[in-house]
Amino acid sequence: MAVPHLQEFPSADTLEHLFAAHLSAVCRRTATALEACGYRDLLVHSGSLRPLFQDDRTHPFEVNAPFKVWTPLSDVPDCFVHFVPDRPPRLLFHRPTDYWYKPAPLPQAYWTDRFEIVPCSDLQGARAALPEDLSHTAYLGEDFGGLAGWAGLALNPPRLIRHLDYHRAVKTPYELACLRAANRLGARGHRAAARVFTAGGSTFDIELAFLAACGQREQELPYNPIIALNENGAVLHYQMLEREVPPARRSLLIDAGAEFAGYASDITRTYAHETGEFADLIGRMDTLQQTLCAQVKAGIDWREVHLRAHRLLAALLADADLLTCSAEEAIDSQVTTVFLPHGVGHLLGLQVHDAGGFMRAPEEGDIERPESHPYLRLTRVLEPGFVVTMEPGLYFIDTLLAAARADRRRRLIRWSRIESLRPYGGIRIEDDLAVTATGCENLTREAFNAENAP
Ligand SMILES: [Mn+2]
Repeated sequence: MAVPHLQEFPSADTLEHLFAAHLSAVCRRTATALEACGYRDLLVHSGSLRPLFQDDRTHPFEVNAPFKVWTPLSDVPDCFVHFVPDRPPRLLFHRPTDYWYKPAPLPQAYWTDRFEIVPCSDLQGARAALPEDLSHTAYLGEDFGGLAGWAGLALNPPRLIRHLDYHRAVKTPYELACLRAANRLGARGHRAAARVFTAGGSTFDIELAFLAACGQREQELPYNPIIALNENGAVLHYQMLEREVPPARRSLLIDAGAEFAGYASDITRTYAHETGEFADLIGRMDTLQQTLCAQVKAGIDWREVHLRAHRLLAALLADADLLTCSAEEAIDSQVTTVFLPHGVGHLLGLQVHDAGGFMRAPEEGDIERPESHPYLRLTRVLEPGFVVTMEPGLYFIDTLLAAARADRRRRLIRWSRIESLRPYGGIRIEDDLAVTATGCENLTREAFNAENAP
């Protein structure tokens, strides 16, 4: 059971209290969704262990997100949550008879009293613990071998999934506490990573320092850290880990988060090794990011936040002498998308890119992205309880610069400035924000401040 550093974060008593209310909310919204879609009960699978091709080993286990909304149990495959409205949920807990691996012990934690826990030695045992008639049961999960024999189940009904995902965007107080704790762990990792960068470590050394400070192994993190030195910062999802240190140390872009009880933080920081034009640009981007954060509150259309980020970036580029045109012309000619080719943020929670970002309503289709912004992952109007990332960027990406150089944007960009900044890669500054009626709580800045405190 991976709930790291529990003693330093919300106490077990606090979590027990918060979890009880969280589970009640999940039961309520699930009951409503089941009724709306014509099902009697819900069965959710934790996930399967997947074998490697022609091998007796398996891929690392990744729990299904719809299972994690019920329980923080994240490391036991072939468990099920079975929920019948107006009854306490049951956890069918997979406990095989095995002498090769240690079967997971029956969980005993702040959440377990809320479940009827039924140990099952295998999938047949789990099936026997369920009602005979599954013809009004919705099932969420993958098609593990043998599921075909569980006659009657409705497999991953899209309408039901839309109902559940739509409401998952609003976090309960328990989920907010977990996301705060995930940010504390992530901030701790970031501080350690920055120290190793300053001391001259490789990206491999930086990742090890991040993991050690978070107290998590790589497969426990919500996503693989992006750790890029110098020009590699221009690769948005840079995935290499070099053991060698490059001859020149100019910049570090690190996008890395930790997990707490199944909830993710998603944090990016960019550092310059020395003062100068790149350090100056980082300072400007930090101001821009904070300006955007200050405008986040319930009722704001996230598409407008994204477009506003582009307007602020155009002004920044003009002010920093990266353009030969005005900020207005840069917007009109789509020059800013050369430097910022991703969405300004997304929903965050059980998944790092959380589900439900586009829905107008469960039964009403999706909200379109703004024209020419194909990578935005959130188009909804913000509500209290949403948790979103705010992650404007400014990158010097060869392929996008080459495309701009080959079209009408060639005359709008000051190429001599681009050449001098290209070796630094790029900048991204990303915080996690909990939306309230009047503003937002910056979970990440508060976590960095808390980690700074003596
Ligand atoms: Mn992100």
